[in-house]
Amino acid sequence: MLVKVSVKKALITGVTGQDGAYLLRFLLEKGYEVHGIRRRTSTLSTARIDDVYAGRVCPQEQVFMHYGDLHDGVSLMELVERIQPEEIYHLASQSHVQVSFENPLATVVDNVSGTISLLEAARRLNHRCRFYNAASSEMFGITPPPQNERSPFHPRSPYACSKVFTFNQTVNYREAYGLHASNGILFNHESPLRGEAFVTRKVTRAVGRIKVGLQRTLALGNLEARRDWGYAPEYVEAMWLMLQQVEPDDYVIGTGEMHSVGELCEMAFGAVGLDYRDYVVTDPTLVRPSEAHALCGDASKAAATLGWHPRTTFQRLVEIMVEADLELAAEEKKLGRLISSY
Ligand code: G4F
Repeated sequence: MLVKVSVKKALITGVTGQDGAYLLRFLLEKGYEVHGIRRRTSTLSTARIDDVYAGRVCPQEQVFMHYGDLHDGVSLMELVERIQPEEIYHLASQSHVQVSFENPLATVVDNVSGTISLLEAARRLNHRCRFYNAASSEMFGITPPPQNERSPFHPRSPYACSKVFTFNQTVNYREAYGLHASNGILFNHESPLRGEAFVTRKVTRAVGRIKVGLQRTLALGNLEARRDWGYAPEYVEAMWLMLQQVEPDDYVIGTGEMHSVGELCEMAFGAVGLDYRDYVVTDPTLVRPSEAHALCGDASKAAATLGWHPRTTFQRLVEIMVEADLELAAEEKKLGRLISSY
């Protein structure tokens, strides 16, 4: 007699982004049936998950993709109702801080309305669904480091303001309705899958291209800003751990180590034997109107409760990214054209 084993179902918004791609693989390895929501765009946006999607990583009946948009609450709610996931990981957002100064309304509307729609949808599943909200270290803004769950928020961008709203809304659904809803306050987390507009990847892409002779200089904004940069695959594990706890809660996830953008450049260029001062120029148009100057996560609560610890050092992270982007640059040189990555 065939016994049908019931598998857990998870829904990921933002599945085509860096974190979505790592979380998708992580959950598939754990045996989940995974549903991903992606936005319809005229150019393909699935490069990070094409191997999964094409059935190379897992059986095709274990992964399902749906079209959805953060401002289309009706379809988001309809999707959740249809899929009936046990876990929702809400990762999608307009996540670029500088862009949020240029498009403040779109950033806030998308980030806020998507979160409310999904919380509402989760609530209607009557406690059968747990909810993860991707909050952000940007919420701390100019609160001095190290920052932990008790540090006050002082957001410094439309993006950060929108994340403070989603954080509070998630707490409110927990308190008002008893929803198992948790906030992950993740500090910067990077990898070769990071989008090229974020500073780590912008630097490592430039290092690769400069090394093989495809680029001459790199324009950056504020070199003094300091961040706590960790390795993204480890951070998606923390998201999952939060939803496995008996009680929902909010957790800071970071390495506890802080480096400046200048130090990042020094290390990345140094990894291929170059001095960044020969290549990096500063461009005032890349400096933000207001900045979170120094962010460094104290993740001791996550260590004590979730058993989560960062494993990859900043130096190793930079090496991983430089190695990957050197390979990509060598490929570009061979092809005689630039490859648009993510
Ligand atoms: O790489 P960034 O753009 O990341 P940022 O602003 O810290 O935010 C990222 O991490 C947050 C925490 O996880 C997320 F919530 C958010 O969605 C995003 O993923 O910039 C890092 C620092 C900033 O201080 C910025 O001013 O690098 C500085 N910077 C200097 N020159 C630059 C540049 N940033 C970018 N993107 N591009 C530059 O040319």
